[in-house]
Amino acid sequence: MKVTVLVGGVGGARFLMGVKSALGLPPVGAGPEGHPHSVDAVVNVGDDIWLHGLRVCPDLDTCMYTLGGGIDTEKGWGRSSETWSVSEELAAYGADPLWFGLGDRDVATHLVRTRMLRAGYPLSQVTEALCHRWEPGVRLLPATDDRVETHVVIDNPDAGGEDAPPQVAIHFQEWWIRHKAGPPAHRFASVGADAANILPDARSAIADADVVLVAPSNPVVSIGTIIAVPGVAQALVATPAKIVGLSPIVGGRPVRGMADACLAALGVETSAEGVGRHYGGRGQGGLLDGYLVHTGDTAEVPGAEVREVPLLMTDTDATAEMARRAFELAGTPV
Ligand code: GDP
Ligand code: FO1
Ligand code: CA
Repeated sequence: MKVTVLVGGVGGARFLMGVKSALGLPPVGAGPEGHPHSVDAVVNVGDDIWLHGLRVCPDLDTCMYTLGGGIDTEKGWGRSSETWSVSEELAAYGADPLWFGLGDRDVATHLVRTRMLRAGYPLSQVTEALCHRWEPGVRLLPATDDRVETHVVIDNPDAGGEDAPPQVAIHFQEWWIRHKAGPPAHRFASVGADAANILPDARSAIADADVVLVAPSNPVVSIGTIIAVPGVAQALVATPAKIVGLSPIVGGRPVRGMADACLAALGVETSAEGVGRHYGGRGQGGLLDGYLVHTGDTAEVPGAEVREVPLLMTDTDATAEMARRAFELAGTPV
């Protein structure tokens, strides 16, 4: 069976471990040659950022490190056994930005990536090359090779001056990490999306899949940004595969992170139903054929079949069970 999953960072990466496990693949590392099942992940690139002359791709790296056994399991992002000499030295120079932590081991990934990008390789090929080391056992496909970055429109903290605009747009990472998603977001802009194109391999991964899953990732800045890449929505509409989503909202709250601050900007209620209706049922022109919500949560999503199942990724077995329930709902049980 060919499984394609739309993913962001931590939530997406952990879900992919469960998908692999449900398919009889090792959650971490490559599977055996000739295994009957395969997994392709279409990964958000909206969080990507140039810092200190380096290209940093947090969601791709989170998936790569998690599935390759190199992740800091506590933080959920960055490398295990990390040290911070580079960041400390940059801070000693007062080299902006000081709010983004670049670990020493992680920097090596960005150096290799940046060197390859500068040599003319597209991000997808760079990712494939990095994955030769990590062997995530999943094809990690950036949604696009083009530069698409999420920016957040907030009130101008320096408003009041004569020519100061009332609002400014800052990079998503600055809003998320530096400001902890505090300043209310008026809207999110996918800068570069207008001129971007879906990665051809991502288009065929969606078109040729037996089932498409929407991970319990951030619905706005992970899944929303993937779908904002021209060609992705069209591929999802056209695929003969069933599309099943999983709620990242449990009991009216994100399980981790600040997705509520993102949903508020869109006027979407922070609830399983709010996210489900935001995606919409495929029977009514939306995304989903099926939608899983956590036990005890309820959701009515016109045009999609909703089931209640445990949705906490406490360990790989629990996460694999989530994936199995998604496969069942899609009519493609394993
Ligand atoms: P990010 O890019 O690192 O923010 O990660 P994602 O976008 O892939 O996923 C973030 C979302 O994962 C958050 O909104 C969380 O609510 C959700 N999430 C994290 N852990 C769990 C879990 O155990 N169960 C569910 N249902 N959602 C989770
Ligand atoms: N998240 C933080 O909260 N603080 C950091 O300093 C930070 C650095 C960082 C470096 C590399 C990387 O791949 C991820 C990193 N993250 C950091 C996580 C990441 O920025 C966000 O959690 C996601 O992009 C939000 O979806
Ligand atoms: Ca992310």
